Formats: sequence, structure tokens, C-alpha cells
Amino acid sequence: MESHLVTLEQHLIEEQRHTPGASGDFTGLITTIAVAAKVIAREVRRAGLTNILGSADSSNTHGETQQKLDVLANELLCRVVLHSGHLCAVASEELPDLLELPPGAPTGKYTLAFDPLDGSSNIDYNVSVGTIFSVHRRVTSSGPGTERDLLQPASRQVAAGYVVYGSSTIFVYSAGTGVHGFTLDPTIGEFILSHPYIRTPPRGRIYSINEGNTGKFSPGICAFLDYLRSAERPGGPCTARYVGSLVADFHRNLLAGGIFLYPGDRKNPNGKLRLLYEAAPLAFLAEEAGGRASTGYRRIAHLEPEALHQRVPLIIGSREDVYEAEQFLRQEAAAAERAPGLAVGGSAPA
Ligand code: P6P
Repeated sequence: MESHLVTLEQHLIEEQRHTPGASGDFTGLITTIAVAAKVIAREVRRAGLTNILGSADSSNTHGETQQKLDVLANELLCRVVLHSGHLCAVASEELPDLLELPPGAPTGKYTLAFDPLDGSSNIDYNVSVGTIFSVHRRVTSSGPGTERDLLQPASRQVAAGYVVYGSSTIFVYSAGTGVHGFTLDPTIGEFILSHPYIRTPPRGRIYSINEGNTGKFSPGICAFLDYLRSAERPGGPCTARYVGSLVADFHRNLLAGGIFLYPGDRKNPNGKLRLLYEAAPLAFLAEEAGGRASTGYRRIAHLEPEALHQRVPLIIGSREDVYEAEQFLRQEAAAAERAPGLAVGGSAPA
């Protein structure tokens, strides 16, 4: 006998019933994102058959070659959310500036920032990819949204979520009352509640980092990695798992426990990942699930974004593991203060 089926829409309506003064706007926004996710999932599944693999012969605001699916996912998400009437402004990893609503489109009280297809360089090799999104309530009073409505600290997010297009398509989101996962049943086209109230184990046995960058890591990061691999570590040594697709690495660690690190280095003290639509939404989810997210020096939740595509170092996952990473970096910073001439590692960024 199948367990009680709860669709994403039923879950949202139930949550709305328990939210005093809820107008249905939030329910409508998340439902709209879920519709886009279903279409993206279909295109990701068919990519090898419909000649939309490979690069789109164009590059995004960061000079990164856009994949055809990147462009398709971005256009699809922009199209569905801009006409939803729930938003006043949109920011996308694929667009240089904020996206204003088309003339005459109804404006809403939320903003949305998203990475439409994160990890897209892996698409041609059938590796999991994902969509990441972050929702804020506007701070300006009316009219078209501005960067002020988007550049708010992660702690003020109304909701955040991601979709991982892997062996199955899973939609994970939180609006501050728990983290919930929904698995797409393609036979009925519905996201079905499969992971209610996700909690991250306080300590994991997995670490995720691109060890190819070891030559650029600070001594504090190198010392922490040695510790993670040592038998002296409480809970025993960790094993390495790195997909190279943030959403896939994050989702595994969220469920199983573990730590993901993309630190800064001498050349790029702020690392590679973007605050607004990667670090901030995943930090919201990680901490809602009992985990922690930090630059290594400051909680992601407290950072005040200064630019749409601002990068930050990201250390995220099981609470105890992230705490310990911060301790190693604090010890490195203290040693550097005591003997500045010997300091070699990455500077303390944001
Ligand atoms: P690297 C994918 O390009 C991405 O933005 C994230 O999904 C992923 O975690 C990271 O970059 C991988 O970066 O330098 O290890 O290839």
C-alpha cells in the first residue's frame, strides 16, 4: 500500500493555511518555480537526444561558456516567473544585471535570485546538475524592484531551495519551518513529499573539496584536511566525495552528513561560488536542517551582499565539522598575527 501521497502543491497550501495573513503569493511563486523545474528536468533527461548538449557558443557575465541547457533553463525560469505577478525583481547567474519586469506585468512583493543550471559544465557527461533559488521580501515600497530589494543578507531570506536533476529529480525547499524534499514522479508529473523535515547529522564522514587546488590552499585549510583524514578525528576519518556539481555535493551531504568546502586562495581570496544565488540559499537550508554555513571566518547568514554576482568562500554542512574548520582557520589567523612574515595562506576574506 503506497504511503499517504502529498504533492508539493498540497504541502504549500497546508503551510499557507498555517501562516496568518498569507495571501497565496508565496504558494504561487514556489509552484511557478516547480513548473519550470519539471520542464528543465524533461530537457535535461532528453539533452543527449535533442542536440541541446554542448556549448551555446556564448558566454555569461562571468566569461564562462554557456551550455545550451544553461541558456534554455535561464530563459524558461525568467519567462515563467516574470509573468507570475509575485515578483518585483529577478537576478540570474546567467544575466549581468537584475531583470526588470516586462512593461505592464503585475509586480509582486518578492524578489527571486537563481542559478538556473548549476554545474552545467558536467551536462555533456551525464553528471547531476541543479537549480538553486533564493526568495526575499522586497524592501522598496512599490514599483519595479531595485538592487536594494535583491542585495539583502541571507538571514532575511523568506525561502530558499534547489532542484537536483540526478538519478531522480528532487525539489528541496524551506520557508523557515523545516527543510522538505519532494521527488518528481514523472508518470503523473507531480513532486511527491519524500523527505519531510530533513535534518543534517551534526558530524559527517564525508568531505567535498577540489583537491586539484591543494597547491593554492592556505596552511589552515591544508591542516584541516589532514585532520579530516586522520584516525584521531571524533567519529573516525572522512572519505572524499566530490562531484564538481554544487547541488549534487550539497544534497548528499545534507542528507548523509559531511562538509563541502570551496575556500578562497591567494589568487581568488573570495573563492568561486556566488553569494546571492549559491551560498546564501544553501546556507539558509543547511542551517534550517541543523547544519552551519560560513566563509570560514563569518556565518554566510550575516553577510551583507554588495553586488549581484559577488563571490564568497563557502564552508557548509554538518555543524560540528564546519565549527572545526573555522577553528583551524582562526588558529592560522592567530599564528599569522604572531609571525606575520611567515603567513602564507589565503587572506581572511569576507
Ligand atoms: P571546480 C560548477 O561549475 C560550480 O559552479 C559548482 O557547481 C561546483 O561546486 C564548482 O563550480 C566546481 O568548481 O573549480 O571544482 O570545478
